[in-house]
Amino acid sequence: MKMTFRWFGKASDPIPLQYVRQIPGMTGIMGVLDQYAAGEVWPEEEIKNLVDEVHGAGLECEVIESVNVHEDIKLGLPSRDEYIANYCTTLENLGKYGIKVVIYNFMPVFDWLRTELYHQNEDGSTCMYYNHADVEGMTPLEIVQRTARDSGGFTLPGWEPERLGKLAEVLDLYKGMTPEKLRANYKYFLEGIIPTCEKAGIRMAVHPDDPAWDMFGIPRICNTRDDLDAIVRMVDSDSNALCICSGSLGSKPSNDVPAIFREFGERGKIAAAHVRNVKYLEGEKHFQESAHLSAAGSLDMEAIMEAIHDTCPDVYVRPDHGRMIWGETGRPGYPLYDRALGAVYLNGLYEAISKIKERG
Ligand SMILES: [Mn+2]
Repeated sequence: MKMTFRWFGKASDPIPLQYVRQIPGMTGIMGVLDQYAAGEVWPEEEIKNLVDEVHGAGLECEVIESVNVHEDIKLGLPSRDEYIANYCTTLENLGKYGIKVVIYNFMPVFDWLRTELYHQNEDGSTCMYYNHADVEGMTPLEIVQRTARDSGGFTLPGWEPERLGKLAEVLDLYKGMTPEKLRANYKYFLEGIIPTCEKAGIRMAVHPDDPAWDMFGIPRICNTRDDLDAIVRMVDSDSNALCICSGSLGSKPSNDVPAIFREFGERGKIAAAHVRNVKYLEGEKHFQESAHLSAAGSLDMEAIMEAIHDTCPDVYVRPDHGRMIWGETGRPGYPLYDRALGAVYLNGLYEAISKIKERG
């Protein structure tokens, strides 16, 4: 297992790389160039600068997140071919600088979604929180505006203003979209990019829908075990793989997260993993992000780490999100302290599992 940390780049991440390196057991980052909108080519020079900078701090840079898929590809519009060609150029450029895994998602219009970014806990910490009852009382535009307002000036991944500026227009294009059509468009995209990935030595790792259900009547097709199975079957290639996110899949209590890790690990389909805990609250579709510790939330973190240990021990893992603790301020979900605690806890579980199994 390679423990990594999401880092947004010097210009937009308040956490210095040196601090990331000081976290025990940290081997590298999962990086991003967030200055490019979906559909734009990531230039070689900028990729090189990022990789050099990360290497300069003594960390690895083998995983990139959020090479966002243009909405026209998800919609299956004629312009998709041009955007797929651009996506392939970005993949070729990433491959030249040692990138091995690209994490992306195929969520229509909205990326991850929460109804509160700084939900107050009784211990004084804050966390990201979701209550579907609140979403039902809001229009898509209201939730976008509230998320932008509450994010403290940070651009949140997937919520880039240029992407959401044409919200009404994009929502209109999705009228009549079905899961079957969306799957067909997804398959077309994979068929367009996987040959390039194979040549470039890159594994695509799709991140599940977060939360794990349809939003505003638009279908989502990556939030159950069967969805993941359908995706890996669309194109049979080692480069067509998964990023299993325990918190995203875990937002739906019927998903058996440790079993999903074990099955797709055994099938060789997990290229990356986000490992964090969620806590189910009263009623349906109501949860908060919790500390990583099993006892703090609803997921069995030991069972998840054991599945990783047993089935995909070489996978890139990150602690995903964290709470705001100890007075820290910064990008919602991406603090230093609580993610560092999460990384160390997950490494501790992994060490214990390894040693107990070695002893037999
Ligand atoms: Mn995640």
